[in-house]
Amino acid sequence: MGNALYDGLFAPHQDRHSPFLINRSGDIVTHDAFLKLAARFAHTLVAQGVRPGDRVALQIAKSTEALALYAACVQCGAVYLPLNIAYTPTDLAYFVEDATPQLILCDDASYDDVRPIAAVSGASLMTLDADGTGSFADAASSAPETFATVPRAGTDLAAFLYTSGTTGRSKGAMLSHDNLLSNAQVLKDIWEFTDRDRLLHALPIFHTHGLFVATNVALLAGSSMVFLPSFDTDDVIAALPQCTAMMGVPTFYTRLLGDPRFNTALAAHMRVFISGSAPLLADTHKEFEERTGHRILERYGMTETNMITSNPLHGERRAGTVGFALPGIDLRIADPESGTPLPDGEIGVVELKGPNVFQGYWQMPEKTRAEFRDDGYFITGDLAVIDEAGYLRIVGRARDLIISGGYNIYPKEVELLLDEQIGVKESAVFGVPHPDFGEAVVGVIVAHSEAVPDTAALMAAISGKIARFKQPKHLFTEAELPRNTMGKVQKNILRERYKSVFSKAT
Ligand code: MCA
Ligand code: AMP
Repeated sequence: MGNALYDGLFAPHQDRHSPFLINRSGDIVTHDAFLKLAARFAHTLVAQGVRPGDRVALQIAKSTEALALYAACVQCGAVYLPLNIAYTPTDLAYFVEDATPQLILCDDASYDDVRPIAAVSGASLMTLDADGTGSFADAASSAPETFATVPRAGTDLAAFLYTSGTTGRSKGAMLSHDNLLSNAQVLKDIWEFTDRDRLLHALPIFHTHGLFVATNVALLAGSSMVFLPSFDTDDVIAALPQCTAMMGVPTFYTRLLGDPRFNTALAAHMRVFISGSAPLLADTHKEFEERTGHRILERYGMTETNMITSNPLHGERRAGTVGFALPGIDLRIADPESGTPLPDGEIGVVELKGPNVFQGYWQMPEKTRAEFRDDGYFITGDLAVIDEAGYLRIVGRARDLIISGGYNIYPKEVELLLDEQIGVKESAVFGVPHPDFGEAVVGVIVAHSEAVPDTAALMAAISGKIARFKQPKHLFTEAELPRNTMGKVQKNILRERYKSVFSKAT
């Protein structure tokens, strides 16, 4: 038994001394330097008591080191558990309690907040900062530059990514070595990534898009990446001329279109622009083509499945669609209630089977079972239709989910928090159109009595308890929530009522 994921992603590069990462400062990290750093990190993990199958949780800024830690975990058989840096200590406490990591890595500034969380769970705690310093880096500095790769089976776990749940409780999606490798191989092939590509990487690396879709594909192909800490229009415009490909959420593309410097010349030598994580408006697709001559390639996926469909690299990329099922994936549109497959042209829920489908939610066998049909199909919760030419068009979500700037927010989590606040009788949280984020979170509260709580005070009370991007950008007060005859809150009415809240926003 070898370690196919490590070998596939990290081992076989023709020229180890070619660039792998080009950082914002212009510093180049070669494949060789990266692998040596990863090997030192793998030794350090083992020295910290990390054994194959143990979780390593990290909440640190995007950096060469954060990525090397991913390679190190794959190499020593640990499970990589990256967490959004926007998560609060309360969120972190939940993830740590649930995942019971052997080691937690945080940056120096959050050490004091994380220390009690680590202490409760008995996890070791070390620091690793974006500039490559910290107690973990210190410990790794004298470690050997080669590490004997730990053998792993394809079904062994490589990563946990937490996804928000309809009930408000996040679930750890368990991804195996095979899940990651099979999907990266398919994407590399259909998008034709090679060692001549340079990918513009401005996504966070704590989610599927930036970590697996972008990084795994680049690694597998031996491509290099311009590795930016976050999306900044100036940085992206400066980096574009040296890149051949870019991946982003729709907000990246609308922001680029909002900048007059972004034109045909700047995109001339680009091979492909790929979009996903949230719906790309057909208007954005059209405007992008008019401005640059490129048709954005839109694809669709989920944390639990990696990528599911893609528009073709060659052939028509249809605006408003997410293309065809990837090779090796068996996709069907089914009746949301019964799971009975529906004919093309009818709207139903997207269900699939394939080597990309995850191993289940960590320690939640019932929740896992509920997401699968008896015949083994995974139920995505996305509503879609297959058009006459076979393209999948996502038309909505069976789940009560908001996608804001590519981040998912389940209203229930925010509503539970609002309902706990003094003076709040009940609340409803929903998404409305936003010019930058696509959708943005808005909340409505109903007060307990005549004494209506001050919405600004309420916002202040919940800040710090929930990640900033999940907090309502506007909070309104209503006398009551609209309900149907079954007593269910009619969010469609609220969405309609508040749909123009951001129409004048910039
Ligand atoms: C930041 N803010 C947001 C968001 N991001 N609010 C709502 N939605 C957001 N996505 C808020 C901050 O809290 C802050 O609020 C203010 O905006 C500015 O924060 P800043 O960090 O400066 O924002 P930014 O740098 O402009 O970031 C916006 C962004 C970023 C570039 C769109 O959110 C981003 O990189 N999103 C990508 C997410 C992603 O990778 N998703 C893939 C998930 P205040 O000023 O009030 O404090 S994987 C997935 O979905 C599946 C599997 C798939 O198919 O890929
Ligand atoms: P996550 O839970 O973060 O993995 O997000 C997965 C969800 O993002 C999917 O279930 C879809 O609802 C949505 N999504 C991803 N890509 C697209 C896309 N290209 N168009 C529309 N929705 C998308």
